[in-house]
Amino acid sequence: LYSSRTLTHEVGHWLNLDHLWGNNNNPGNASSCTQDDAVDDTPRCIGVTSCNVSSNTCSNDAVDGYWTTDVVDNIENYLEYSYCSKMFTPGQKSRMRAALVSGVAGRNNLWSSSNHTATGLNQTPTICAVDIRSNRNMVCGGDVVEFFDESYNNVNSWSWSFPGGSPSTSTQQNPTVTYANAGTYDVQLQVSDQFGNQLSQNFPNFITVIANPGDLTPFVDDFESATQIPNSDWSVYNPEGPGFHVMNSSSFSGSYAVKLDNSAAIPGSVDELVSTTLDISNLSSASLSFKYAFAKRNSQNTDFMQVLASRDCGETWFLRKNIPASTIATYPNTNSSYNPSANDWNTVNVSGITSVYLVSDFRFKIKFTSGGGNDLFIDDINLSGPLSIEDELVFDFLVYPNPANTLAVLKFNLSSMVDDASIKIVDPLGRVVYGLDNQTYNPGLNEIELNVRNLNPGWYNVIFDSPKRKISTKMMINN
Ligand SMILES: [Ca+2]
Ligand SMILES: [Ca+2]
Ligand SMILES: [Ca+2]
Ligand SMILES: [Ca+2]
Ligand SMILES: [Zn+2]
Repeated sequence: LYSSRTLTHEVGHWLNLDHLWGNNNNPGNASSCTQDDAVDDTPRCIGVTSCNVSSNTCSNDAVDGYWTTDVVDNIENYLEYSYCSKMFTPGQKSRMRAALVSGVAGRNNLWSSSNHTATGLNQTPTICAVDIRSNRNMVCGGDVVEFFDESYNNVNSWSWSFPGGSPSTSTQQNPTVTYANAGTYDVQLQVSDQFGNQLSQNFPNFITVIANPGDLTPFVDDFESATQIPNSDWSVYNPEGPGFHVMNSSSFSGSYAVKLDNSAAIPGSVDELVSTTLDISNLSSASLSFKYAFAKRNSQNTDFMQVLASRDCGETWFLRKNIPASTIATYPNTNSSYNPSANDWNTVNVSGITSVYLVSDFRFKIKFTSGGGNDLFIDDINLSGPLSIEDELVFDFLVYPNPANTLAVLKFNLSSMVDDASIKIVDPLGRVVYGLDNQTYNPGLNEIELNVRNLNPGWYNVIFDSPKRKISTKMMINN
C-alpha cells in the first residue's frame, strides 16, 4: 500500500460511489459523457488510466447543474482509474455519509454501539504487533541512527537490543544508536502494554554499516564481473514492484547491464540504484557518467530520472542532474518488449560533482520515477578524476593474475621512497584478512607476493596505506 490507493477506491464503492464515468468498469468510451455517477460536482468524463492534469473528455459538465461551464476532468479522484488519486469531492462525501446512515445495505451497522460491543471494538485494544523503523538503514561507522517504535496497540514499555551498536540496549521508545564497525546488524524489540501482555521480534540484518573512507577511484562498473545486485558496490531501493537487477539480454558493454522492468511497474513508484561509499578526497575534481537506454510506450508517459549525490555517507542527498520526461527517451515510443540496440544508448555526464563533494564518504544514486513507460537499461557507470598533485606518489597500482587463487602479485610504481607503509587485503565487510605493516618501499617498480591460498572466493580490496598516500584496487579470489 506504499502508493496504491486501491483500497480507498474500493471502500468508495462499498459506500455507494460509482466510477466518475458511470456505473460500469470500462473507461475510455465516448458514450460515457451521456451518463453520470449520481454526484453533481464530479465533472462528466469518460474515465482515464493516466495522469494528464489537463484531460478534458466531456464538454457537457453544466448538464448536472453544479458546474456552469466546461471544466477539466477530476483525474485525481479516488474513483478514477488514474494512478495519481488523492481526493473525494464534497458531493461524494455527502453520498458516502448517506450510505453510512442507511439501513438498506446494512452500512449503518458499521458505527452502532451494539456492533462495536459484539466485535470488541469498544474495549481498550491490547498489543498485537511489534514493528520498528529507522531514519536510515545504511550508514557509516560513527553515524547516528534514529530508531522509532511502530508497535501497536497501547504499548507502554520498550526493551530494545542493538547487537554491535552503542548503546547495545535501551528502554526508550525511540532511541538513537551508533555503530563503530562495518557489517550487518540485527535489531530486537520487546514491548508490553498496561495489561502485562508482551511481544517481541527480531529484525534480521536491519542496519548495514559501510566503510568510511570508502573505495578509491576510479570506480568503474560495466556489470561484467559482479553480475548480481545488491552487492558490496550497490544497494537497491525498491519499495514495490520490480527493482533494478543485472541481466544479460541487452547491454552497452560486454554482455551484462542493469535493468528496471519499468513496463511492469506501478506508475508513480520510485526505484534507486545507490552506490557504496567512495573515497574521492584525493581527487582534484570528479566526473560521473553512465550509459542508459529507455523508451516510452506513448507520449502521455511521465517517467523521469535523476542523479543525486551525498557528501555524508547518504544521510542527505542533493540533486545533481535531472533528466525530465520531455528528454528521457532514447528510442521512439513502443508498446512491445524493449531491448535496446547499440544506437539506443545515451551518455549522461553529471557535471555537478563540485569540490565540496570531494570527501571520503561520497555516495551517488540514480533515481527513476515511473510514469507508465517501457523498460530502463543502465551500463558503464564511471566515477573518476585527476588526482591532486601530492597523490601522484603511487601509480600503476594493480594485482595480477586477477582473478587469483593461490598466489597473487601486487605491483606498483613509486615516485619517491616510502617508509611506514602498510599493505592490507580487506573483505567486503571491511575486515582485514591479510596485513603487512611498517614496510619501506623504494622508488620505481615494486612487486610484492601475496599468499591468498586461505582466502574464501569473492571480491577483496587490496590497499596500500601510507601517511602520504592511500590507494586500493579490487582483487577476485576464485580458488
Ligand atoms: Ca458527476
Ligand atoms: Ca469537461
Ligand atoms: Ca520498484
Ligand atoms: Ca556491461
Ligand atoms: Zn472501481
